[in-house]
Amino acid sequence: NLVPVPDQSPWRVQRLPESPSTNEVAAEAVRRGEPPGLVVVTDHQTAGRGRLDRRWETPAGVALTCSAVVDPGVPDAQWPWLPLAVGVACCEAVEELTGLAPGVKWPNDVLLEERKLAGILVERVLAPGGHPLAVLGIGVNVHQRELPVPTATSLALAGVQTTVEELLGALLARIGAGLGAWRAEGGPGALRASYVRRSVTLGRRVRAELPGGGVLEGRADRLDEHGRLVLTDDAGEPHVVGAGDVVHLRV
Ligand code: BT5
Repeated sequence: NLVPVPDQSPWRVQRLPESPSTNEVAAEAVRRGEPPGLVVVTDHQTAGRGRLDRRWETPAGVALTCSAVVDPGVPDAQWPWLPLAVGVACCEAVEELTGLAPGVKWPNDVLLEERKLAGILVERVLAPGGHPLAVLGIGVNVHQRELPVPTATSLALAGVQTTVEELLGALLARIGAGLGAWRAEGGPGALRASYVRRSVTLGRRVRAELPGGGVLEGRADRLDEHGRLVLTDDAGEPHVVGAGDVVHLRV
């Protein structure tokens, strides 16, 4: 008895041949009242944004460039875990499709052998009623043979093949499952465990470059309850790092 299955997917994918920044398009849609579930994908992003006004660069047709709008459905105090959750979802999707096991560099860079495979930019945007939604921006290097910076890599350079469409499908499924488990548990416990398992930062000696210009050096020991990195300096003093860039140092 074959019964037609209604489309259960919570996602509505909108594909644009070209877009300045998918995060910007998604944020504008949210401000106009678009409900969660919108996913903006583009083949050619012309003004991709990183954190702190940095640029995310991809030539046309070679990468996954998307922004998914979600209502996280978790207390505000747990929002800082969102970018970490997207990093884990991205690792899981790549592993499912290619067998490669990427790691996460704190907070949410996805790395293959210490090189950046994917970047994530999560932004909080208010819907017209004042309810906050999250725009999850993700860029994954898929087919590139040349990259804008020497610290980057792509799936093609790692010797595996997949399509942008397959990767998007797996990524959205993993994001949905991760958020569902998080809400069902009522906290980020399972997410923390997955993140720690994927982390290539914890246990390492690192230099943290803070947004205000300060620098801290020490051992990356653990995450606190908000997903912030706790470093122990050479004098044994702990420091909590909530934002910034981490450089892995040789031991
Ligand atoms: C990020 O910033 O890694 C977040 C990137 C998010 C991009 C997605 S694409 C879809 C959505 N729409 C947007 O406009 N953005 C999001 P950050 O950690 O600040 O890293 C930026 C730095 O990564 C740059 O300064 C370069 O050094 C490097 N970079 C630029 N393009 C890269 C690439 N394709 N692959 C690897 N590294 C890159």
